[in-house]
Amino acid sequence: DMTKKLYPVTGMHCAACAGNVEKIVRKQEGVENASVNLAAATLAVTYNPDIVSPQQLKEAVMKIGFDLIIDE
Ligand code: 9UX
Repeated sequence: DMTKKLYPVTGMHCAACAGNVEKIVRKQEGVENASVNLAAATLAVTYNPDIVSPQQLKEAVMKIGFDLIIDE
């Protein structure tokens, strides 16, 4: 089953940053959708937890210079 989570994102300064975070998260296997709210500095992500973990999403986001604050 898909799960939907909301995570804080740090390091974003403009709309292009937000677009880049969305793009990298959407590229991960097991992610159905990803939507960044720049003003709120959050990522809403719908994914299959049997395929991808929050830690893997965090690592993908860190690779492009931002961070995802996960609590697990
Ligand atoms: Mo915007 Mo983000 O000009 O790394 S793309 S600041």
